[in-house]
Amino acid sequence: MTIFSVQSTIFTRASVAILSSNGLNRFSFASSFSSSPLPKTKKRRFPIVSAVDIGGVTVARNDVVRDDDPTNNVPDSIFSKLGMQLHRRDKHPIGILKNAIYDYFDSNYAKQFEKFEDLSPIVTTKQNFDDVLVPADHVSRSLNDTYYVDSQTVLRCHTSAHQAELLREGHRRFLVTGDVYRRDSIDSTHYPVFHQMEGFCVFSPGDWNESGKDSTLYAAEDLKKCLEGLARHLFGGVEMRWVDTYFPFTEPSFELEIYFKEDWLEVLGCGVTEQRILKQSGLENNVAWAFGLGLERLAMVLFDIPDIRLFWSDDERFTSQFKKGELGVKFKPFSKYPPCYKDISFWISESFTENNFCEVVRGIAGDLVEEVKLIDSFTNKKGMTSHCYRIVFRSMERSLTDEEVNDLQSKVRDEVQRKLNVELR
Ligand code: FA5
Ligand code: MG
Repeated sequence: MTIFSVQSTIFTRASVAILSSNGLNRFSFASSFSSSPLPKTKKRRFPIVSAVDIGGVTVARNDVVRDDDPTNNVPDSIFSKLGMQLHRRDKHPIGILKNAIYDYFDSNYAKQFEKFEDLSPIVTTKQNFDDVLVPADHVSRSLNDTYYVDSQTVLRCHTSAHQAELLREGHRRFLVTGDVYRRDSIDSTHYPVFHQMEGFCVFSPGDWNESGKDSTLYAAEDLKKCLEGLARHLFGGVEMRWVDTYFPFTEPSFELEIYFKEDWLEVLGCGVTEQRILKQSGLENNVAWAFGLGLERLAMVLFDIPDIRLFWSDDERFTSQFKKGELGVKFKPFSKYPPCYKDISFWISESFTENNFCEVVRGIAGDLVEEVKLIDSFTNKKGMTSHCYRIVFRSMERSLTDEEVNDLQSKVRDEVQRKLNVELR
C-alpha cells in the first residue's frame, strides 16, 4: 500500500489539472541514452530503436521522441513499445483473452460487433480528449499523465479516443482493441503501456420502446447484462461488484471490480454515452452504451499472472506456458527471485510529481523495478517537504547482484537530482 492513495485510473480522478506546458515536468530521456557509449560489459537497457512498424506503417523515432519540443515527453522506453501489439499475438495471454472476448460477442450478438485492432495509437488531442468531452482542465490532459508527441498529438491514453471517428464513419456496434499509454505509478498492476478493449453499442427507439423503459435505463441494464455475461464467459464463477463512478463521456457511469488476491481489482469502466457525443455524429434519437476493459487486469485474474511486467517478457518460461485458444491455463511462476529494497529521500520542489519520479526510475531500471512507494513524508518548520520512497528492484528472470542494484540506485540518485529539481538528503 502506498501512503498516498494512488488512484488506479485517470478518468475517475476528480482533481483538476495542475500542470501546464511550462516544460518543468518534461524529460528528455533521449540525451541520457545517446550520450557517450556505455562500456562493453554493460548492456543498454533500452537500445535506441530508430523506427517502429505500426500495423505496416513505419514511424521514425525522430517523429515521436523529440528533444526540440518542450511539449514532447515520450521516452525511448515507450517509443520501443509502439507497434508491439501484444493483442494481435494468438499465443500471448492478451491475444488469447481478446479472442475469447470476440467469441463471446460473436456468439451472443450474431457477429454484429465490428472489430478494429489496428488503429494507430498516435492520435490527436481532439480524438483523445475533445471528442469524448474531456474538460479543458481535466487532469488526464496534463503532461504529468499523458505522453505528448507535440502539443496537438498524443499517444492515446484510452481506446475511447476512437469512438467519435468510428461513429462518424457510420459504425454502430464495434469493439476497438489497442495499446494505450499513461504516465502512472509503479506496482504490480500498473504499467505505462497496457491494452484496452472498447465496446460501443448504439440503440434505436424501437429497441427500448417495447421494453417500456426509459432509454437510459434500458441501455444501462443492457450494458450490465452484457458485461456480467462476459465475466461469466471468461471466469465461470468469480466474485464481482459494480461501483458507481464518473467519466466525462458517460452518465451514469460504472466500474466493475473483481476479487483477486484478497483485494478488489478494477477491471473496466463503462456507462451510457453522453448524448452530445451521439449528436456530434448525427445520432439525435439514439442511446448508446460504451465500455473500456483493461486487458492486462483481466488476464492477470484469468491466467493467475502475478505481475503486469510479465506480459512483456520474452522469457520462454513465460511464453511457452500459453497456447492459442486456451483460456483455463494457470501460470506457474518459474521462480521468485529475491527483491532488493532501496530507499531514497529528498526535499521536493513545487513541480515535483510522483509520476515524474516513477518515470525516471523506469527509465533507468526498466522492468527491473517492481514497485515504487512513498514510505515517509513530512514538512519541516521552513515549509520544505521531504519524501522518502522505497524502490523495490526484482527481476522476473534472474537474481540481481548487489553491484548491479547499487549501480541502478546510484543512477537513480543522479538523475532524480538532475531532472526533477529536488535536493537529495
Ligand atoms: C478509461 O480509460 C475509460 N476510457 C473507460 C470507459 C470507456 C468508460 C467507455 C466509459 C465508457 P479508466 O481510466 O478507468 O477508464 O481505465 C479503464 C481500465 O483500464 C481500468 O479499469 C483498468 O482495468 C485499466 N487500467 C487503467 N490504468 C492502467 C494501468 N496503468 N495499467 C494497467 N491497466 C490499467
Ligand atoms: Mg477507472
